Amino acid sequence: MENILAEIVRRDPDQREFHQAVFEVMETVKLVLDRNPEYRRQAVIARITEPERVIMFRVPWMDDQGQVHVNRGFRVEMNSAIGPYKGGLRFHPSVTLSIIKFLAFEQVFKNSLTTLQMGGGKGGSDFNPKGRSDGEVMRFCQSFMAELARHIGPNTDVPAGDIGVGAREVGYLFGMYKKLRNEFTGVLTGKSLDWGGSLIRPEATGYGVVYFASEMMAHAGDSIEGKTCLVSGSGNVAQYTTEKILQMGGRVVTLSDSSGYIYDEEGFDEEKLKFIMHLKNIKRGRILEYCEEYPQAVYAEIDPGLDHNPIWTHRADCAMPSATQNEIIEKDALNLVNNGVRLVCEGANMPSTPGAAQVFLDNGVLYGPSKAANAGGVAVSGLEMAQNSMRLSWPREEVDNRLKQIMKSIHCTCIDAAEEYNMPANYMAGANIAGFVKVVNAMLDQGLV
Ligand code: NDP
Ligand code: 2IT
Repeated sequence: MENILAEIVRRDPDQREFHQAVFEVMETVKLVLDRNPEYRRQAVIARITEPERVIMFRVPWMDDQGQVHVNRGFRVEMNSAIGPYKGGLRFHPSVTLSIIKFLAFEQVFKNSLTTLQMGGGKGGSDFNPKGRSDGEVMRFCQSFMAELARHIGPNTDVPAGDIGVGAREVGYLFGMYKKLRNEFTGVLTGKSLDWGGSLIRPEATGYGVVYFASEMMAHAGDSIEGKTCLVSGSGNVAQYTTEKILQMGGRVVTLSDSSGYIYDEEGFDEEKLKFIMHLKNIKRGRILEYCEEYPQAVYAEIDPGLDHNPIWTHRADCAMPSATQNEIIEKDALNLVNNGVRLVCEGANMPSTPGAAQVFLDNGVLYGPSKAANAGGVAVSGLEMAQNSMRLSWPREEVDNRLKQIMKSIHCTCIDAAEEYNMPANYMAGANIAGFVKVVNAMLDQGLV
């Protein structure tokens, strides 16, 4: 194992996020290899950490002033042992091959946990949609899809949204795919309702996080009701996490964006959340503007030079990080523990550094890792694919019930796998082991391909 990990670092020394994701999984699946010597002979670690295919391409586009820009596009097709590649697209200036590979790697295990037949992939670009007009975003999406279209398909690889990619971008991407292929198929998920989208898909990741958190609480003899929660981010995942916490009788007191965060001691309510959704989704404004409407709330800038993130210094029972990777470092985790946090359930992908995750485990915090806790989004994407194949749409309640069932089942799977390997209530170990075993067995069934 040590040799394989060293080889991964040697081959791609600058892919820090990818190394981080791989090391975390390998730490726990060592035990599985010890029980299954055949896995070593079959070199399953080397196979599962090497993408089946990496696609990188030039994305040229023209801004409203006639200036040409060139961005880089990515699609990492990580593993198709249990189904077509499935995973979102991220448009953000921080996107690199390392980021997309870590996300694709995580997606393999997450999708395996959903109970549905989906392999893992991820893509995106270092394009920054912030401040760009609809026309600029459309031209960028069309150029991106002009290349991506040849690599994807409803039975091959099905992208969706992630940071910077929502309904607007999925619309432009789908339109270009349809024109190029002359085909109306479920090649993307997260579509609008009128042309093949699923009810509950916009809500699914956030709702799923809270369904998972509430399963974890119930397992420990408690509930979300009456609990004070810190939520970070203010995008798709943060918004619907907040909505579901409120519906379950909890209180949310923080939200953030990449510039700063708001703290509203009274907690958000339905009306305030509506304001935030309009601010972020329609006006595409900044979270700071919340304080102009609700002056009792305080805004603080997030200073990148600071050795901790101040959003995690407030007294609370639960934390649902929902912005981005590595937003909780070890010091933040200690702050959370010292301020009474009992549950951390991850909406973002890999928001806790390995040191932070260890602090949670050492201090008996109920820790729901992203690949289990935020799997509701891709799970409902899987349900969208199923509805598209049947050319039917299920009612809201049916999709929501299926989502609840899936989150319950992921919870049980994690608990059972953790117990089987003598790490009771360690959801991180449970998610890694259960996700891994299913994919590896499928790979072995299908031979050396
Ligand atoms: P959105 O683009 O809707 O929102 C992203 C939010 O996170 C914004 O508030 C954004 O602030 C903030 N953010 C982004 N990058 C950074 C950064 N580098 N530092 C601080 N804040 C940042 O994305 P989503 O809500 O869809 O995604 C949030 C997280 O959830 C990501 O980790 C994503 O991978 C994960 N996720 C998403 C799923 C989905 O279905 N959408 C499914 C599963 C996981 P700003 O406006 O300033 O950019
Ligand atoms: O990280 C994720 O699981 C997503 N961004 C959703 C992927 C999807 O295919 O719906």
